[in-house]
Amino acid sequence: MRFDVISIFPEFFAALQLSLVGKAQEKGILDIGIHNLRDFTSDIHRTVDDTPCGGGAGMVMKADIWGKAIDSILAENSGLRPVLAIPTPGGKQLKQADCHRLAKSSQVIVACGRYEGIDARVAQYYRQNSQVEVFEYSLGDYVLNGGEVAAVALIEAVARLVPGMVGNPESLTEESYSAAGLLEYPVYTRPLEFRGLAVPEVLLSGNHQKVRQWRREQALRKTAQLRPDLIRALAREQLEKDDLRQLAAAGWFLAADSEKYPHLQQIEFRPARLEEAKKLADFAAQTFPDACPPGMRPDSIASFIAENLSESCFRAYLNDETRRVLVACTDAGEIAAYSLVIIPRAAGVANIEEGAPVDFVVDGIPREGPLLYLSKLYLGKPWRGSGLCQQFLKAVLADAAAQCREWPEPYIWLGTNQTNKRAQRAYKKVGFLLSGQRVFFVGDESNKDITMVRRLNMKN
Ligand code: 6GU
Repeated sequence: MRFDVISIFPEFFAALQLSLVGKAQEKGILDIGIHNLRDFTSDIHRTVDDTPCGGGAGMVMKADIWGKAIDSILAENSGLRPVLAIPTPGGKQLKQADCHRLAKSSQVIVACGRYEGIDARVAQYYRQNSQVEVFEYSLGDYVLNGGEVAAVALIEAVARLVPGMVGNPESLTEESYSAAGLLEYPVYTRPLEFRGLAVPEVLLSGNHQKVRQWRREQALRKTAQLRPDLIRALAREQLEKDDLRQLAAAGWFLAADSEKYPHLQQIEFRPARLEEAKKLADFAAQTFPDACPPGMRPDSIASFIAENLSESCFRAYLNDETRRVLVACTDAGEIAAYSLVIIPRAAGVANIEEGAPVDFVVDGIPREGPLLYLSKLYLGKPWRGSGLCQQFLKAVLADAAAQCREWPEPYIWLGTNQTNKRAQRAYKKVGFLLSGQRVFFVGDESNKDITMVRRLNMKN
């Protein structure tokens, strides 16, 4: 493979004699030619730039000089279609995939301009002339004074992908932005203690399975923190059960409906807004029937929805200081789940619903504190089994606890249909205990609910 670099600072590229890229040239795997743009001028001042047409600050590099320089390199080209790479902050951001593609070509010509740029007709001309592929690229969203640093970056990133360059090809597949699509996990070596900092114990355990798991977790955590764009791009097939558990804790969920949601979705938990009353009512009308036991009459369900889950009901809930409505919301503003908690006005018995368990004992202590009511918690169908329910429940409980900080020992209770084992399991998992029964009316049909209670201030 061959690189030809054209620059007004040829000395800059002495660095390419070092390290792997330098060695590869010695071994003959890689050829790098450095060309001084000024060698293609014909005036005594060796002028390469001129003032911009249309006015403005700075200088623009002359198309005629660049044309001569590039043509002279192309004239020596042996056959295969070369790439003309032009570093510019206005280009497409260079990705590892671009580097893999460029590593397959036999020649890359890098044209280093200064930052005001090269006359646009240079790229235009070579793009129209199909013997070359023009690739304008940027390193990122910041401005360098010229393309030289970006040229070295490209050469190093591409050269190491050329067969025979990197000693251990396995290290190519494990690294960032490659197959896994995650940032790299942290690495350590001796000494085992550095200024009071120890190497994570699992790495010394000799348990390769555990080490692999830990590294995967670290990579996922770091990526979720720093690069949500990479998380969003992960393919379903890449994700293991453990990955999904961890991503759920970081707020990312995989819906069951892979057609509508091919990728992980970031879901935010927050109080619902007054203007969302209609959306909430639609969502509630959709999800309520699923929570009803089989055999319940449609008209009973319809009358419950009309009386409790209409838009005006939700508007009233949202205007009521004793009620907290939370939503789990996708990036696109879609509701994935909602909850309604009723908070007593004061640390007493006010607002205790019918059927509430009043006398119960938790952890050997009879209840004395105020009693909050988790009146509703519904999940959209695509999100069942995604881990969203557990995370949302935790968020709802934390929010409820935050509403009554000044009360010494608040409790929360709920009722759910006795046949709904799935819901009961979910509540148990976050610390709810069975406390009793109540009768719950849907329309004129009475249902047996079980009730559950939980100390609000317990750690999950
Ligand atoms: Cl490729 N060139 C210049 N001049 N500035 C940059 C860049 C390239 N990438 C980021 N900043």
